[in-house]
Amino acid sequence: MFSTLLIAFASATLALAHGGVTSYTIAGTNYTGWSPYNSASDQTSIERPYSSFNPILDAADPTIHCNDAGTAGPHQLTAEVKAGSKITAYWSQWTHKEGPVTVYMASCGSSCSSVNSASVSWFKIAETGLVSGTLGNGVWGNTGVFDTLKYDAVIPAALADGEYLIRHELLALHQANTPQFYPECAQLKITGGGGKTPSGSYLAKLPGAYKMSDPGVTVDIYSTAAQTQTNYTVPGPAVWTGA
Ligand SMILES: *[C@@H]1O[C@H](CO)[C@@H](O)[C@H](O)[C@H]1NC(C)=O
Ligand SMILES: *[C@@H]1O[C@H](CO)[C@@H](O)[C@H](O)[C@H]1NC(C)=O
Ligand SMILES: [Cu+2]
Repeated sequence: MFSTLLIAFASATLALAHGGVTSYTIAGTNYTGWSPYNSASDQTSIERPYSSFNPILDAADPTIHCNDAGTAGPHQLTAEVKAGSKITAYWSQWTHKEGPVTVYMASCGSSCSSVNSASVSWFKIAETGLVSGTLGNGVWGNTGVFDTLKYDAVIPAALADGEYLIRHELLALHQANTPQFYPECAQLKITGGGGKTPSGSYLAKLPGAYKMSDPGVTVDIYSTAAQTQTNYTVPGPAVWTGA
């Protein structure tokens, strides 16, 4: 009994730190997100299921695409939205100020629900890395999420119609040389788009888009050099705007 309580307390404490996307607003409509600590079978959401608020610690982790095995939920929804719409992701909690925010999309073809997120090709639609200051003492994309618990992006107006996964990732750099990845995905059906798709140099697999040896992935923000260094390279391919 005592040890059961202790375990319950320990996992509640873990859940209190870290974070994950818990809802969205797209073109003014609110969408409930996935709740990793509630029963999966009862949930109806545009967000793909994910397992916990805990970080993924390896860029090559097989779950780094959508923070789980990659399949749709039992009652998976897809949000139908116009290309060019603003999408705001919300986090119910977030505890780290250092590191970049990135948003990726991936085409599923005609339907996402049968598609495993390990199999698709991702392109980046938004990123916020080091906004100002130094690696050691700067304002980051994650600082904004820490302060506001949200991140705004725009679905490229040029994008071709079809079903897509959208993936928000917070990369936390507060532990020296130990990156923490926090990715979550949702399903979108894009309409009213501009018919364009990103070319090969913008596309990457996950895992694969970045490696532990990338300069923006394994970083010691407490090193002497980091206290004066003002450049930071956000991992992954260049942002595709459709322009
Ligand atoms: C949508 O969610 C936002 C953020 O939680 C909230 O401020 C807003 O009132 C909600 N809008 C509606 C129509 O529920
Ligand atoms: C900053 O620039 C230096 C020199 O070009 C490079 O070696 C280093 O990897 C960069 N750091 C980051 C975090 O991008
Ligand atoms: Cu954390």
